[in-house]
Amino acid sequence: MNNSYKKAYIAFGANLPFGQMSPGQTVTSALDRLNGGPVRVLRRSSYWQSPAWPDPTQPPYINGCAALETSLPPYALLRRLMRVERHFGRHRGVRNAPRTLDLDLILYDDMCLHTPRLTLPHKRARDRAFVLVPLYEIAPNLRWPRGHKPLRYLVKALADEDKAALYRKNT
Ligand code: PH2
Ligand code: MG
Ligand code: MG
Repeated sequence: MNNSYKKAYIAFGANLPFGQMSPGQTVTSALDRLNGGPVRVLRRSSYWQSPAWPDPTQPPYINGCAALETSLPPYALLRRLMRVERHFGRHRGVRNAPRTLDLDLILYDDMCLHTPRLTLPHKRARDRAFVLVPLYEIAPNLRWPRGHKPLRYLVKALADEDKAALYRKNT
């Protein structure tokens, strides 16, 4: 790894089948597709099932996180994530609508950024059990860029019922 490579963390989610593929199969294929060239997928969390937020009558999500190393700057990485989403049938429409694939950039190195296209760290990640629990699984010593709070404190601060609603899938 040379110095132009940065560490990044993404969260993935899916709650609709894509053709014949289950959400879990879509996520696996998407991470395989993302891996290559300027992006290396270093670690993948387990797949966690979680109730759809904010509308639990939607199909449950398969959620998780992956650690990447990349030579792409953040906007180029974001474009690549969106390209993979589109490949797996993702259409942008209503906010929080069910989706075949969602790839969110959660952390990029220690970067803090607030623009219309990209906010780092991801705006809502630190309140979401379905992001922080899988992230903690693959990066237990991580600290949040702003304030450098240990990730384990953020996990502890999550509502117990949100953590209890997560099920680790055997895939
Ligand atoms: N993503 C959303 C909206 N709601 N709920 C769960 N459980 N998991 C998600 O990944 C998720 C969600 C929008 O990105
Ligand atoms: Mg997204
Ligand atoms: Mg999302």
